[in-house]
Amino acid sequence: MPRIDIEALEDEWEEDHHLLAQRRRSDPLSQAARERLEDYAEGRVVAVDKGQVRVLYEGEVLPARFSGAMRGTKVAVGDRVRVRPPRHETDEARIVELLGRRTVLLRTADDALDDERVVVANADTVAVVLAADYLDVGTRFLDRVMVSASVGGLDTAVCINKVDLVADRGEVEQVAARYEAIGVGVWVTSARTGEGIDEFAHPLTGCWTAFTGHSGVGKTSLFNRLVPEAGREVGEIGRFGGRHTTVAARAMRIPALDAWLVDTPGVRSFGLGTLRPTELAGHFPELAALDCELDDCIHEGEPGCTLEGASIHPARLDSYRRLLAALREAA
Ligand SMILES: Nc1nc2c(ncn2[C@@H]2O[C@H](COP(=O)(O)OP(=O)(O)OP(=O)(O)O)[C@@H](O)[C@H]2O)c(=O)[nH]1
Ligand SMILES: [Mg+2]
Ligand SMILES: [Zn+2]
Repeated sequence: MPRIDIEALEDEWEEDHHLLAQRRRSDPLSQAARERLEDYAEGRVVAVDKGQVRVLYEGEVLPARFSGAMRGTKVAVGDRVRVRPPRHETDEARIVELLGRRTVLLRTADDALDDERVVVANADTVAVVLAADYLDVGTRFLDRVMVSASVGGLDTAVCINKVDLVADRGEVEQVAARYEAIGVGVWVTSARTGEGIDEFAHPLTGCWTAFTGHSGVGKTSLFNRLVPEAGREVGEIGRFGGRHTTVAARAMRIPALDAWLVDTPGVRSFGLGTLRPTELAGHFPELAALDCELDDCIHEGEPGCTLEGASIHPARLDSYRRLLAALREAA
């Protein structure tokens, strides 16, 4: 049997692909190059941890590296990629192309910086987890994520967790009503007692859902309730320095629900550095629905502004104004 020189083949392939990548910047790919790439099947990125990528490829999760021409590319959990499978036992799968994103959830470290990072790609929904005993900071965070989700084409769902910790549920109910009034689904859960978990599984069915929220609100605990076999590390106060327990995003399938869940590390802030101040109102559904005279009204007393007579929740309006000020300061 003739010996196939894998290395030589690889080099040839890398060169080829390098040319291809160069062409991509200028003119469309040649037919032959395109066909060559399209020979490779699609995979889905399911974990990214300090440059270590794992892809779901034909039902298997494989570690993968970038092909030479793709070096320096950043992928996120949920990304669709073309994969060249391993060619021999010690070979690793290679990512040869990053495919277009249908949706993207972006955040920046703070509003002034445009060091945007992709939290998740191609997810249908972002589930924002709030702790029932910290609803004030939680809802301000939620209002930010809702803007980013709207920009990136995702739906938002809200999960108010740790409800076992509050004796009086009045505030939980008020917050739920505030968001339901603007078309956002709210679920109330306790990952500790199991309350509300079955109900919360419904909106996840058939979708890719990414969890986000401050550190310690219980994202991973919920994840473990929903995907018991995941056995993800849950934070105990004081362990691991006490703060962020989950260090990398990871997608897991729930076969029973035909769903994918993405657990992500807790974040302190959800910056909107890539947004222009004038675009903000369009991503607050209740403001976008106003019928002001100016199409790009930012609702600061312009002639013909209808904000006065509208019933916008004061906390939402306050969030809008804070965000507007932050984006202006950064611009
Ligand atoms: N009382 C109560 N405690 C909870 C609940 N959910 C989670 N916890 C506890 O809260 C702490 C943090 O939970 P995690 O699931 O690690 O929180 P996380 O959001 O994944 O945190 P990061 O990974 O740091 O972002 C742990 O001690 C959990 O046991 C809940 O519903 N009720
Ligand atoms: Mg976690
Ligand atoms: Zn207006």
